Amino acid sequence: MSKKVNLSLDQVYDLSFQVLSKFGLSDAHAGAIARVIFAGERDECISHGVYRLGVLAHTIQQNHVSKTAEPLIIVDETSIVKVDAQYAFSPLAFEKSVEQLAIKTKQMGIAALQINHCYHFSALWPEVEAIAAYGLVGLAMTPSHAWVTPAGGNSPVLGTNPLAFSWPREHAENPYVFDFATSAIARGDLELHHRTNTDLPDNVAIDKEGNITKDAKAAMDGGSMLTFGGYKGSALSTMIELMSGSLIEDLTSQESLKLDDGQKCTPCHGELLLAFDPSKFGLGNIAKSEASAEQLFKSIVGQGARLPSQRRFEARKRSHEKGVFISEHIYSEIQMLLK
Ligand code: NDP
Ligand code: PYC
Repeated sequence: MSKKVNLSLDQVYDLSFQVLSKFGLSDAHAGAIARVIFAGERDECISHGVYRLGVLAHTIQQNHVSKTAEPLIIVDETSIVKVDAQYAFSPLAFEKSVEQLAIKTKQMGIAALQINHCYHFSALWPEVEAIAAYGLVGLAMTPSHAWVTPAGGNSPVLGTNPLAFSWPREHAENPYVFDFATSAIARGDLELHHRTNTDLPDNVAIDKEGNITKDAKAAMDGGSMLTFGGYKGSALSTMIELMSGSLIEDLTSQESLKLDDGQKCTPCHGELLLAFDPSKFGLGNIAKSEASAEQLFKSIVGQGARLPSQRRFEARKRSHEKGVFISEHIYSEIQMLLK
């Protein structure tokens, strides 16, 4: 068991902000990203917490990402809010436009937020949770880099392509939220296995000969990752390429990896978010819709199964009380970034 460093949540935010500022990001970008990293670490989503700072610093150093660009938001008569992130990181683009998405959704019943030209590294649950906070149902998806071989194929084409969903629950402490990579393991987790030299779970990656491997290095050096759920995950992942790549005229995971040209930066592409207003769907009886959803959740937890995000919400409470525990190794790497 590696040693851990205990930090308060304020320290996590401050540390993240300091690193990002030191690497030249504007206060607006450093703040938006630090909030996302803070949320990841707080909810014990280690692959998308402070570990990301090293990858972000590396990406900034390659001089492609804009450190200061303000997102350009277009709101017109359609139900699609369009944001051009101008090749900066995505969190500020989302923060600045989510309210417009909520307004449009409440006007039209259903609306979309299309973010183009962003460097994307973050987990999607903070975004769908933000949509649920407006009392709306949310769905979010984004491509990544082509690290994942489609089911039945032999070379990587798809990204790790996360899909996140939220359902607001007026009478519960938290919304119903799930957020997962459509690859059998997230790239961040694969990288963490590589760093700690620990075995991968079964059936998540193949080596360069196409054999299933538990060796993260073999998966990264000429091998690739697999989709979850075989051909079903492969189809979902392809849908995400189409919806948040082709449809919004932004890069697919293949194109993002090509643009990267071996520099190992955070992927650069777009993101699509959809929001639905429950009060505008159905037949006019929102209480019936809410009761039906609550009955469903009760039937799931009533038999001992857990809802997705339950672990995260419990971690959140714990972190507010006790702070977070970061591996000494990752902590010292962050300290090096500040030198
Ligand atoms: P996990 O497999 O850790 O979790 C997926 C979801 O399933 C979570 O909502 C989780 O809730 C839930 N879950 C886990 N175990 C159970 C269980 N036993 N019963 C019910 N629900 C369960 O996520 P991934 O590793 O696939 O993804 C991690 C993160 O990586 C995501 O947040 C994703 O957005 C991010 N990512 C980002 C990418 C990008 O390009 N920006 C690319 C790929 C991934 P809980 O958290 O409570 O366990
Ligand atoms: O964990 O797969 C991942 C990932 C890709 C981009 C950001 N996170």
